[in-house]
Order: sequence, then C-alpha cells, then structure tokens
Amino acid sequence: MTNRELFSFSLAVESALVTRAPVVALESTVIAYGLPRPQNLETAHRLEQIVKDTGATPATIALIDGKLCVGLTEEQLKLIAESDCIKKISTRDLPVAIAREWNGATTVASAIWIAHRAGIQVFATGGIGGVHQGSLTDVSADLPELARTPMVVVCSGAKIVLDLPATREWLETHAVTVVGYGCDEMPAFYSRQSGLPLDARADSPQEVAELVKAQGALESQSALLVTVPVPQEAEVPSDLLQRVLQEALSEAEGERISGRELTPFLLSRMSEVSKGATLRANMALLENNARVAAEIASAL
Ligand code: PSU
Ligand code: MN
Repeated sequence: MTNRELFSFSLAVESALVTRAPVVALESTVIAYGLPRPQNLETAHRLEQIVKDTGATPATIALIDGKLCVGLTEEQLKLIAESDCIKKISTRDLPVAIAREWNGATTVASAIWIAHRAGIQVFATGGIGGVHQGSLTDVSADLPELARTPMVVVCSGAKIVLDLPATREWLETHAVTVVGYGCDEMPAFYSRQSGLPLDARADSPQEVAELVKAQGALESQSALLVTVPVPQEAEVPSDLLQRVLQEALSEAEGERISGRELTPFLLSRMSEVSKGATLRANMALLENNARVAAEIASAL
C-alpha cells in the first residue's frame, strides 16, 4: 500500500476495512463547490446516513492539514462545507496539498486515487467530469483516473455541461466499461436520456457484482462505471434544461471562466436560472447513487 503516514482513517472506516465490511467512498468537491450552502452540508449528512441505512460504512474523502482523510468527523465535514479556505484538489494538486498542509476537497479523480489505495472498492458521486464543450480544450482529470483505477464508480453519467458524445468516446477508447443500472442508454446527469450507448445493462447489485468479479479475474486496471438515471420525479424537463444550459455556457464563455472554476460556475448558474430545479435533481441523484453504491458494496 501507499505510505500509510499520508492517510488518516476514521475509526468507523478503519474497522470496516479490517473486518472487510462494505464501505462506500464519497467525494467532497461536490460538497465544497458543487452545491450551495446550506444544502451542501445537509446533503453530505444525508449521503452518509443513506449509506449507513443500507448497511455499509460511508468514507467521505478530503484533505485536512495535508492528510488524506478517509472518513471525516462531524467537525471536518463542517469545515469542508462551510469554510471559505477549502481548495478544490484534483490528482495533480495532491503533492502540493500534502507538502503545504492544505485543507481541500477532493474531486472524483483525487477521491478515487485515495479510495483505491485505502483499500475501498466502491465509490459514489453525482456526475463525473469529462470533455468540456467550447473552444478551449479542457478534459477533466476524472477521465484518465477512471482509466487507471480499478474501482466501481456509481454516478449518473457525466455532467450535462460537458460534451457528452466526446466523453462517451473517451471512455470507450480507454477501456472503461460503462454499465446502465436499470436503463438502456447512458443517463445524462439531470436528464435520464442521452441517446448514448452503454456496454451492458445490470438490474441488480448482484449483476454488478458479477461484472466486478470478471473484471478482477481479468486483472483489469480501469473502473467499472455504473450509471444510474436521476429519479423520474426529480428529472429536469429537457426544454428547461437546454435553456439554462445554453445560458450558463454562454456566460462562462463571455466571462472567460476556465480551469477549476468552470464546472462549479456552470452548476451554480444553472441552479439559479432554473430556480433550483437543477439543484433538486442534483441532490436527488446523489442520494439515489449513494444508496445503489451501498447495495453494490454489500453484494461484493
Ligand atoms: N458531481 C456533482 N457535482 C459536482 C461534481 C460531481 O454532482 O460538483 C464535481 C466532482 O468532484 C468532479 C468535478 O470530479 O465536479 C469535476 O470538475 P472538473 O471538470 O474541474 O474536473
Ligand atoms: Mn478542467
């Protein structure tokens, strides 16, 4: 294992890992940057509770004083949700964050990097990063990390602000198997439909567990991406979605927002313009994905 001194495990996560009980890793950029206050801390609590109620141990991941924390205390979770000095840490930022003892929230990329090395098999989030739209080439570090991290990653597809066909092609090229959980096309974050193909469909945690077993037997090095559609009642109608998306994208282009600021900017503008409809969808899909991930972790 990677140098243990870099890590700090909560007691609950430590004992679950020792006894090989089911654990679900959760990221923290969605808490610090993906959702507004106070819904962010409420959602973080709810996700942990849903994982527990489904019989698994939640391991929210973040950096505190430069330590790779796997499982947070209430105080640490509050710090990530409420402090103005939390950095967004992707994999490339890990050396700097450790050396300078930063507090930071982890993206999908850095959270799965940490979770895998901590011995966790299953991870849940809302939507993964991917290939961005627009004139500038911007590809989320989530994609290459998925291609080299053998974990089960439960999400609702890639975030709708992205170039979804290009993101789908990237996953295919880099041998990330994309499974639809109870669906026949790849979900599109706030929307249940994308028209994009899946590699397989699974209708139960046991079916996913069989795929994981086969991946393990192959010694595959890439993630199994389990994509779960947003619950029907929380889906954002497509005409509203297209309108708020176009508005957010053109504002970002006009204000020349780029780099790590881009995704948080787009998500928060869409929530404002849609009067909270995208925020409600985001919270609903995060909760649903945490539950599915806990069921899969229990089946493994
Ligand atoms: N899922 C959500 N909301 C989010 C994210 C995921 O529902 O805010 C975060 C994840 O942490 C993901 C990041 O890794 O957005 C992608 O950011 P970027 O495009 O800068 O790599
Ligand atoms: Mn980027």
